[in-house]
Amino acid sequence: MLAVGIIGLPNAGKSTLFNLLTAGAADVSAYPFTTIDRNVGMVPVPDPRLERLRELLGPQETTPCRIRFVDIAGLVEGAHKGEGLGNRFLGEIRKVDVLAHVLRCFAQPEVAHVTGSVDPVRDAGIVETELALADLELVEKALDKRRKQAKSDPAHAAAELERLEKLRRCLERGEPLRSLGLEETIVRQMKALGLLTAKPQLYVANIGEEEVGDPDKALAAIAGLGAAGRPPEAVAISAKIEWELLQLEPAERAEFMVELGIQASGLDRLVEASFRYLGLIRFYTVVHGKLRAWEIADGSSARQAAGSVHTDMARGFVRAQVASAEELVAAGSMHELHLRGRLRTEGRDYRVADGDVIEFLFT
Ligand SMILES: Nc1nc2c(ncn2[C@@H]2O[C@H](COP(=O)(O)OP(=O)(O)O)[C@@H](O)[C@H]2O)c(=O)[nH]1
Ligand SMILES: [Mg+2]
Repeated sequence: MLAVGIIGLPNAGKSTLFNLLTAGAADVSAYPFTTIDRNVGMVPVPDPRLERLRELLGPQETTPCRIRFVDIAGLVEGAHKGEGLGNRFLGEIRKVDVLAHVLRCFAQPEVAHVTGSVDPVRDAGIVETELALADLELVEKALDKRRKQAKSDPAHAAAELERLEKLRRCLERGEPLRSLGLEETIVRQMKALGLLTAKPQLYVANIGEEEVGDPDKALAAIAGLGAAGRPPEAVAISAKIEWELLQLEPAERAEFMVELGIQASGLDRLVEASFRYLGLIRFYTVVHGKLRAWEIADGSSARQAAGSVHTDMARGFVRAQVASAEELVAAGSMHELHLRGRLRTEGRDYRVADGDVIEFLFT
């Protein structure tokens, strides 16, 4: 299950967003959902394709993918030194897969601004500097330890020392470690150390009431936060407005959304952006009358997909019967797909496509 950590300066709107994401799901979803505590919520991934399959197949049970949101409070300047809730804050971030970094883009002077004025690019810099300083400290500690070990085992330590130096140079240039790309040994090292700036991050521009219908303006204002001349991964959401919309009846809500020019809910857009950014796709299984959605890395093989359902299924993998959700909906049933010869037989190396419905055969 994907875990998303919501970070940002105080009063950026993290808790408002968190409430929107979690309560929104409780409200609009047919599935049981849990708020684990005040700051952690598990939400079914919005999935229109799954809904269509559910209507069509009428399964006894339907299980969507889930996503975990964590409202990580307590970042202040000096957090890397343990100030404020510093250490707890950093510990929470280490556990998530992706950071949703909330930037205050709304003015509203009645809400105190920790840095005095609306300047999302500066605010982003403050948060990212704290994360980078925390990483630098970790990398330096690891370097010290390695150097000591190098005295007794120099040959073995050299390569790792070089990798750690590479991480340190990146941080000292003021660049997040995610900018180093995906060289495998480095990624493994960064994961092992729990480095924060190595985590994928997307921005949530929390826009004010006036800009709701024109999110592009806020996104243009933070375009400079991207790397290599490209805009950053970002979505613009008016957390407060959407929260207020949630208090309305669904029909009325839909009407207001159209009126305000909000095309999809914040939850839909944030989940969609996270899946796209992380390269995740979804496939579906129907087993013993139970319909279930699964998330998997794009590029995964049929055998890997089977393994994400059950390790035994990967071990004893024989073949997969595959159709797209669209084909299944068009045919009306798995049986009809069989009859029409539209159920493809695929081997272990078949590359799973987003939206595949898969029957695994295994021994
Ligand atoms: N006007 C306006 N106020 C907002 C918006 N988002 C959050 N707020 C308000 O800003 C204050 C701080 O929000 P909160 O979510 O608690 O911020 P956090 O400290 O980052 O968790 C609250 O009073 C919110 O109602 C917004 O988009 N517009
Ligand atoms: Mg809060």
